[in-house]
Amino acid sequence: DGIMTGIEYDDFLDLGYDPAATELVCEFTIEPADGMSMEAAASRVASESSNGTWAALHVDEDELTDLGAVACGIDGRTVTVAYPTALFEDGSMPQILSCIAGNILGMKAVDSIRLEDCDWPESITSGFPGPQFGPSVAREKLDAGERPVLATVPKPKVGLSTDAHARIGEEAWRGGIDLLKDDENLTDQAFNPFADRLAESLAARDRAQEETGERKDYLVNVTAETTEMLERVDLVAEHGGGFVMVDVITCGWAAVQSVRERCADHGLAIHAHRAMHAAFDRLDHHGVSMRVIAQIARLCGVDHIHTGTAGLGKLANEDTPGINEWLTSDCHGLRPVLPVASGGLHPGVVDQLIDALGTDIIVQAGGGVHGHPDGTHAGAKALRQSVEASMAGTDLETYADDHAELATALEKWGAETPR
Ligand code: RUB
Ligand code: MG
Repeated sequence: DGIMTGIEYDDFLDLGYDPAATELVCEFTIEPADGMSMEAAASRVASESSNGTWAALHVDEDELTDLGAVACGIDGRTVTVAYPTALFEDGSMPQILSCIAGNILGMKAVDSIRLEDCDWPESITSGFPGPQFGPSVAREKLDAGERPVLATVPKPKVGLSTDAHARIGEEAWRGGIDLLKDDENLTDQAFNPFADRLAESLAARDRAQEETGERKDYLVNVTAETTEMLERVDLVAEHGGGFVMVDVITCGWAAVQSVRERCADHGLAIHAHRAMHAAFDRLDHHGVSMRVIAQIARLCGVDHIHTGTAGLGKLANEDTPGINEWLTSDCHGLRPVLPVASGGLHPGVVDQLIDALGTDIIVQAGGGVHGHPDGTHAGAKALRQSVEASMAGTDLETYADDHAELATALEKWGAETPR
């Protein structure tokens, strides 16, 4: 009724087709437009994301290379599409996404469509570097051993002076935190300029390392326009930092690829924050899943990425355990990524978090450290104590009997999940 597909719907549909190992296989959830069959919609998805369009074309067979994708599976609302590798430019994440997450997300042939999962062939992953370090940062750059790495972000997230920011960082490091992290809204504003913050925070880090005898480091937010960002990466290396933080979605994957290359020159690890992900992944029937965003980040070569808190924090999450499992599973020899749990965490939920996600994670808490009734230093100690208790298999309440900072945190927050 008023819907014109142009193409013969089965031009890009072959439900008996078995994808070759070299093909990129994508899984979509689709709601076809009114009056359109699942088969027709699936075929339009394969067509529009490869070499077709809404109209039937008249192309000389001799001039046409065979690059059509194939909708090869339909199971309820789930559609599987296989893409020949030759469709893609080697090593270009923007180009890949322009195909598999491009026009199809807005085309009228579907009411909604969500890219759920990708099965990446070696012919594509080989064009990408993957992480330099991944989970090994816990032992190569820090002294976390087998426990989760602990991070904190000073709050208020913006507005603190450079001095105050560095002082809070030092208190947190001295209390047992491994990594100080900038919040995503803090880059290079007048109240806390990047270069000053970098120098002062790393000086504070050095003092904290000296005092505690543990290696500490700073996830300084270099996010900016790409050329500026690369200069900031160089500056971090000059000042002896070991990590940079990049907000990977707001700055874009092409910029992340450039940062990865520059970080390799300096041996810097990349901490990926994911602000704006919920614009794509929050609705379960439309967009791009966090699982796929995490896959893209691994190919592009970040070392850590935020994947949520398995429902224990303040933000809505999809399947954190499943995403983390993918990030650490085999992917044609790419190094694994260390997942970050963050957003509304506090000492009272750390045992549940470790139960849900294991110990190969970064536990990141802002309010759950600096909101401690006795301040940042006590908050950091409480977080570290809750990790020690969980690692020892001791119940948090019992451990709190002779750990005052943890006791105060539990009194304040209990084991509740915040909003
Ligand atoms: C956490 C925070 C971060 C979250 C984002 O602060 O500011 O931006 O990491 O969430 P707090 P996610 O610990 O005070 O909640 O990790 O889900 O991307
Ligand atoms: Mg934040």
